[in-house]
Amino acid sequence: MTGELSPIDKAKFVAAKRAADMVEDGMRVGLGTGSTAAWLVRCLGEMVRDDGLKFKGVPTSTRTAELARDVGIEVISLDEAKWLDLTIDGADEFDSELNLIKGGGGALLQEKIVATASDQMVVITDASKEVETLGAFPLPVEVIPFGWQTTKALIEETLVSMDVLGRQTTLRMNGEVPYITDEGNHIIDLHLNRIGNARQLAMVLNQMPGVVENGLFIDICDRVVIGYGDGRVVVR
Ligand code: ABF
Repeated sequence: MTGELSPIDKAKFVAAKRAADMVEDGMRVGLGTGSTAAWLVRCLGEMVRDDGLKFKGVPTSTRTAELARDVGIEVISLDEAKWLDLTIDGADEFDSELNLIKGGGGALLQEKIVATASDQMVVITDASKEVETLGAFPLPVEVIPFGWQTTKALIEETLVSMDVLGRQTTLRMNGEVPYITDEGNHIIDLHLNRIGNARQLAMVLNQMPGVVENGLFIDICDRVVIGYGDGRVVVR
């Protein structure tokens, strides 16, 4: 499954592999999105096939659902599962309190719903995603297409009064056209550099009409599994 991996892929793979071992028979498991989560899904597929692992997976995107089915994982919807034992997902940034920025992959809405409906949320990552203060990675905000320019202007106006360094916002594009999420929404990326009060910003953003969800995951993640290019894994 792995062949010759670059150090970054090796780091993602070993983190995913370690987290895959947390999945036990009978569990309902949220399956994240992104390249690290894709390693997880492949590892779990192998465990289903070779070790007879029996669990049900709730994917956080159409991409992950497709991959999970391809590798032989039994896929169910969140409403079928109702509640999950564990969710394992990637992240774009994490800090020492295990608060996260997610959504670089465009699946933040389902990811947050699934993670919040889980007894435990575990992030799998390489070491480069660790930051002292969140915000160097652009913060994704999912907005409905209706009036998105007005919503964008409202976000910019609000940022002026917040403890952030940058205030530039950009509509995420897919080539020449706006990026469309699995729910048919757009994403506005906030280039903030440093988010002083992530908890407050997350609440303020979600109160704006037009905003569906933001990529700040505060008090949601329980553990981070960090992989390194030399094969080491650290769990926090
Ligand atoms: C998802 O995939 C996202 O929330 C995050 O944006 C991204 C991380 O991607 P990768 O694992 O490819 O770095 O987990």
